[in-house]
Amino acid sequence: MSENSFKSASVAIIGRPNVGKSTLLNTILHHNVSIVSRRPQTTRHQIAGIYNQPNIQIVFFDTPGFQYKFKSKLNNIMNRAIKNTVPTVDVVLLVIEALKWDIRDLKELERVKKNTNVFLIINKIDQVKDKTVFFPFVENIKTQYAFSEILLLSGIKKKSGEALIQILKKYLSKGQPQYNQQSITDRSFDFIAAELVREQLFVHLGDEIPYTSAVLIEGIDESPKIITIKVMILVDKASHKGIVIGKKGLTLKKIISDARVGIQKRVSKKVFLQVWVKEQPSWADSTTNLRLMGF
Ligand SMILES: Nc1nc2c(ncn2[C@@H]2O[C@H](COP(=O)(O)OP(=O)(O)OP(=O)(O)O)[C@@H](O)[C@H]2O)c(=O)[nH]1
Ligand SMILES: [Mg+2]
Repeated sequence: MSENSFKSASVAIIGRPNVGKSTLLNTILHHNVSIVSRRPQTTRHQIAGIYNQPNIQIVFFDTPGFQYKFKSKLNNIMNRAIKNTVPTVDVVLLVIEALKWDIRDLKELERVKKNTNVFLIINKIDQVKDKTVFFPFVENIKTQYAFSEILLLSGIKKKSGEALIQILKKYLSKGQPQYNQQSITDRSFDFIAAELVREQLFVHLGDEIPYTSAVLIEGIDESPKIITIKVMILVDKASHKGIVIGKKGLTLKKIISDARVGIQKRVSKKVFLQVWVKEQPSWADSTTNLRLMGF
């Protein structure tokens, strides 16, 4: 393959919380690089997911959903991630849920550079039985913004991911790979391990705790056959510590064992998690903690 034939693009995936941005990225890559939950505001970091083919590299940036409600340092950093990414990419995918167009989303496109292509992804179309309703819906949106493409998708379906890649291929330009062509993400093993633990907080805990807690990797010890990961779960109230641990430690046990399954898929050695839960009020406003978490 001559170097000249290599093509690439960078693509930001943006949209309100819970519209399915991370799911779409995972479907495209056939790997879970970004955690998903049924609740809004799951993604906290910008995460690059890298699609590689012999002469193609498309770098997708999954972003936290736009949110205006909470004002901690963490939330400001999350909003900044979207604002900083949008002006630097070749293509922006604005994801919305089927039939939930909100003209306020166009505000997020104000920072798009002139030559950036913006696709509107109307996602979760599997949830709408009568597909004829999409025709007037799309016609109305067309009058409001000059999207390069308007696509109807279901991000949980493999064929939607493949269709999106086929269309994106029309928007690639000549260029060199930005990342190693064997990588599927820019994030380290530590980061992914912490995220997989955090994903289980969404699964096993009630409404508030996943939003007011965080996960830090304190260290990783490797022996020839075992990887021991030391994990700290930070909560911001003493009462939350007891809830995370649960009666007879059962909730924490489930969190650990389910997170371990996800982490185990990424390594060939046996994974062992040592987990502590610590109360640390206002960790979301501590610059030191946020740095340790990769912000
Ligand atoms: N029915 C259906 N559900 C979907 C689809 N895509 C995503 N979901 C579900 O929607 C929920 C949210 O998905 P995420 O991928 O975490 O959404 P997100 O936009 O990344 O959310 P934030 O990170 O919170 O901004 C999860 O329960 C997904 O399983 C889809 O195409 N169809
Ligand atoms: Mg997400």
